Amino acid sequence: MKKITKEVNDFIHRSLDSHVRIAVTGLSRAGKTAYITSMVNQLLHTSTHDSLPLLSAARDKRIVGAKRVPQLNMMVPRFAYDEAMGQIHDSPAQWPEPTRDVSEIRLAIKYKPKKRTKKLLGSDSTLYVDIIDYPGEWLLDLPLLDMDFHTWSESQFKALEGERSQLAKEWLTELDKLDLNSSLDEKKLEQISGLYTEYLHRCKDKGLHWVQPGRFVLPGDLAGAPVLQFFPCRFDSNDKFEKSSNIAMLKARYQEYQQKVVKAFYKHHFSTFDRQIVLVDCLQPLNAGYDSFHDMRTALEQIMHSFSYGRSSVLRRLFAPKIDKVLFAATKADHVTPEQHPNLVSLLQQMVHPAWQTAAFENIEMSCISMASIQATQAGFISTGDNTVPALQGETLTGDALTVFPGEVPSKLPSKEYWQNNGFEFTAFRPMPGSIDEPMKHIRVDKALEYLIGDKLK
Ligand SMILES: Nc1nc2c(ncn2[C@@H]2O[C@H](COP(=O)(O)OP(=O)(O)OP(=O)(O)O)[C@@H](O)[C@H]2O)c(=O)[nH]1
Ligand SMILES: [Mg+2]
Repeated sequence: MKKITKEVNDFIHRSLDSHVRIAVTGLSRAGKTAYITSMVNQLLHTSTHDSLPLLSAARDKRIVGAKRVPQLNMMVPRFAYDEAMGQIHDSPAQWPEPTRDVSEIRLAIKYKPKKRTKKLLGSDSTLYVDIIDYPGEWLLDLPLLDMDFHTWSESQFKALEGERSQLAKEWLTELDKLDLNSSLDEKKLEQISGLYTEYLHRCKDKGLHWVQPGRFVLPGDLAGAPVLQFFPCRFDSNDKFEKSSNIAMLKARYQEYQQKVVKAFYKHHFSTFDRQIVLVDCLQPLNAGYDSFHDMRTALEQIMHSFSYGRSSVLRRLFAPKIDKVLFAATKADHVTPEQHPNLVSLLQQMVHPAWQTAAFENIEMSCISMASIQATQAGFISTGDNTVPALQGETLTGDALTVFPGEVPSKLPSKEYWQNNGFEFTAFRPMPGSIDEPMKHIRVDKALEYLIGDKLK
């Protein structure tokens, strides 16, 4: 009898457990790794600290505790949380390394349910949260799944109209010399794809984000493989080419890249999400210039088409989850003084407008916030004669103590002339020193959590 009761109890408990997969979306350097590290850090500390007042389950003291548990996918490395914490608490403090590969983490959050149905069935429930981390560059490849070689080539040449044509000069010169229909010359294709890759690197150096294929700039273990040796070409989609020609090989490599690299990445990591947080560093394009802002906007819009949005019945969600809530977050808000945060949100709204429209079509819930995952500055005021002005205090990456008013964030995208006359210069700071036993200081990570998982902890 006892055994049966235990089994029934276990069954009830398992059926009370729920699970959520969060898509942490962001271009390279947007702040994904910092956000995941902070989110895990904050949740691991909820039972002992009150660092998440805006997460209602934490504020109501309904979170019993959280811990890391083995992830479901055994084929990918575990998210390097301990390594990131080690770097942040190093002396001097450092930021986690740029991400070079995919990794995953699963958290179990035990909580006291508020819903009467759950309460009646048992005392505690568990919410499992799955998150993956990956290099932002790889995200840029998802739109390639919907484009054949010709369409993709056209989109790349179209983008050459602005400052990119200068950056692409060497690649274009060599491309013009290549006879697409002559017999395959592997050496030549390798050389030209090298020049194309250099062009993509130059775009990144200029603060542009939309670089495709993303793996070309961060190849990982595919470095030097022929599947990364292709480039856009000018040709007519009705043209007929020899089977053993250069263009036939370029097309074949593109298709192989789509199937073996992009599709595999999408299938294993991006096809099933419930919630999405889109992280955007709006300050970087303000530093870099007008083109960078628009480039980032286009890249974000393209990426949003790769996710599936919408509301579906509970049963359907079990088999084919769709994103039903999206949060756009302007990261690194600690780079500006707090009274500038509303402007930062307004700038973010302008930045993500096309992406917002893509998701809004499905009538799902969306919101915009500003946030700092790992606070690097302390906000305060400084006196200048009779005036007090808001200021930030922190340590620069070279270790100098700095007190600054970093300037005003425009609430709307400024015109081109603005950069010629003023420009922006937001300084990078080291993470603030803190104890490894305390949760890291943050700005509104709890608000983000409330939005993403608050309802799942009811
Ligand atoms: N001040 C401040 N800087 C931040 C914060 N989050 C990220 N940064 C800065 O932004 C950089 C990039 O953050 P990451 O979290 O590594 O960005 P990512 O999106 O994982 O980038 P990839 O791995 O390259 O795709 C960090 O090295 C920091 O310099 C924050 O909350 N505050
Ligand atoms: Mg990263």
